[in-house]
Amino acid sequence: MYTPTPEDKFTFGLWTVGWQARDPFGDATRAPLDPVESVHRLAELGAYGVTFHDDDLLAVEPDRAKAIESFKKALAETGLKVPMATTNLFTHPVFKDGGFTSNDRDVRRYALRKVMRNVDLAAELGATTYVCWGGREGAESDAAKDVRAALDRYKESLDILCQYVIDKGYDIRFALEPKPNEPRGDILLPTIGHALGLISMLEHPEMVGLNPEVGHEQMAGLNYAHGIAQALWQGKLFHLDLNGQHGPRYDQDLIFGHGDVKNAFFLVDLLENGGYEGPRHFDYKPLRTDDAADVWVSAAANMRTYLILKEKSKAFRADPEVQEALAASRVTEIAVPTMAEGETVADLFNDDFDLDAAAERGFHFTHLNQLALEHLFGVR
Ligand code: GLT
Ligand code: MN
Ligand code: MN
Ligand code: MN
Repeated sequence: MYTPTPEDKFTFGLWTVGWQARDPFGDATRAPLDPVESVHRLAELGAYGVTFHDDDLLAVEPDRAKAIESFKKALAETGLKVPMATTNLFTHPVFKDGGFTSNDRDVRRYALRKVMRNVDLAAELGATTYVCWGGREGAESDAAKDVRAALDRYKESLDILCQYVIDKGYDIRFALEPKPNEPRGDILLPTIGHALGLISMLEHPEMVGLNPEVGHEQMAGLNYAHGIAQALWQGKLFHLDLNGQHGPRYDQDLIFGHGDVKNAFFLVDLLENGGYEGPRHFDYKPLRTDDAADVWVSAAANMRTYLILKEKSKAFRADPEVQEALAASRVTEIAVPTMAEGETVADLFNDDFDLDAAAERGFHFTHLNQLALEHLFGVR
């Protein structure tokens, strides 16, 4: 029980376990990690796959061809898949004002070339999702960025990349990852809603969806499970980044469930029952205080926590008292259309409606919420 297998579809970014724990105030506390070792370790722990930035592959081997060759060999030896890949458009100083939306046109053209080069590798490795996290697309001063023109350039870049994928015949869709701030003071596409809005303006909106991250929505003070529900509803949940966060503060990238555990519970409940079939992808950072061996304890903790919450969700749904409470709270009634088929507006006026009685009826949500918590606490 709670032992992950590839069927669970757990995936990890190479940059997660490989994070050397450099932060704005301190140097690295861990040595660079060979992606080959990460692939083997994650496979031993029961993961399904790995994801990567172009630059992650070069952690210990600067020669790109050689690095790709040993990465491919490790994948073949372990059977790990690469469902997603992405580009690093944030570390190099050239991206200090962004990639797709840098005020510097030469930089924007270089950014596009950098993405295309890695899209080729992503396609070769069988990835079907290509993430774009625009961490540097933003500003610290409102005078510094013409936001409307920057959105024109964001759209232009995504249109060019979609056309590139079409022309090459790749089976790849793009997934935008929103974040409100950090490393920029204000980042463009700060939330799920903003990103959905931009997608509707693209040449190929069907090729672009979302990769929402738990912590990023919570940094904006938002309910991640609600955001994921809307992304699912709009057919835009192409991929997701699971981790933990304690409210609006710096991006913590904690282990999944080690932040807002209640929202994590309702998220797993939604993913398991809401028709999401994609990878359960972890984008977390092993604590800076953890040593090289602890890194693998933290990787395992993400998967185990997910499986525990999945079990809790099952028990919650199967509990007869919960089913009664759901009915008493009329949770299922929201699925009934407000007007029946064939009804006209005139029918609305024929309701035998007792205003006072309806106003008096309670919804009993407290009891339902307490039952959920008691399942989570493990006392039911
Ligand atoms: C970076 C960021 C993550 C993104 C990664 C994809 S890179 O680590 O903090 O949230 O998902 O580019
Ligand atoms: Mn086209
Ligand atoms: Mn992320
Ligand atoms: Mn994050």
